[in-house]
Amino acid sequence: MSETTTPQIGIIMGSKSDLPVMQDAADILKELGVAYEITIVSAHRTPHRMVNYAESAQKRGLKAIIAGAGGAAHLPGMVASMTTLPVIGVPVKSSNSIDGWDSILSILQMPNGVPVATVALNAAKNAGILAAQMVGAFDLNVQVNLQNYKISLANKVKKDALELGG
Ligand code: RP5
Repeated sequence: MSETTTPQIGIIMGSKSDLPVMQDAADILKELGVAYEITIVSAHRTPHRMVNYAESAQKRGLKAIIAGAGGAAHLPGMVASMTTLPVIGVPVKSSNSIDGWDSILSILQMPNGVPVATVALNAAKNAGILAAQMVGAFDLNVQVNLQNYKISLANKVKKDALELGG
């Protein structure tokens, strides 16, 4: 486990309806020993809350932000415009989306100078792993947890292969 309990990663989402997807980021961060905070911040419904969150994130000790949203998913990009912390975007397939392409493209297609590291549709788990890797670059405990996680992935493949006979 990481020694610090000060949140290192901020997980935000545009709506509570995103939580079933975004919970995966929280779960893997917990497994990897990275302290996080999680809340709802809507770019369109609570723009001032979004500005406050983005502008205070670094001062509060966060090292990266995971932002998930669906539809016209402006949250990750707008947050990235207001902080120098890395922002990882999770396109969420919301109920009235056009197969998730609305979410994917509105998070992925950022203009030059304001990057958002975009993971696959609903891939909040990968966002959590990526965020842990950012923390792990400077935190030996987290680095070891990540190495063990990779070993567990490899072991599963070997076990599955053995079950198939080779
Ligand atoms: C986005 O609109 C949210 O991120 C969510 O994915 C989508 C739908 O929100 P609700 O209408 O379910 O609150 O802002």
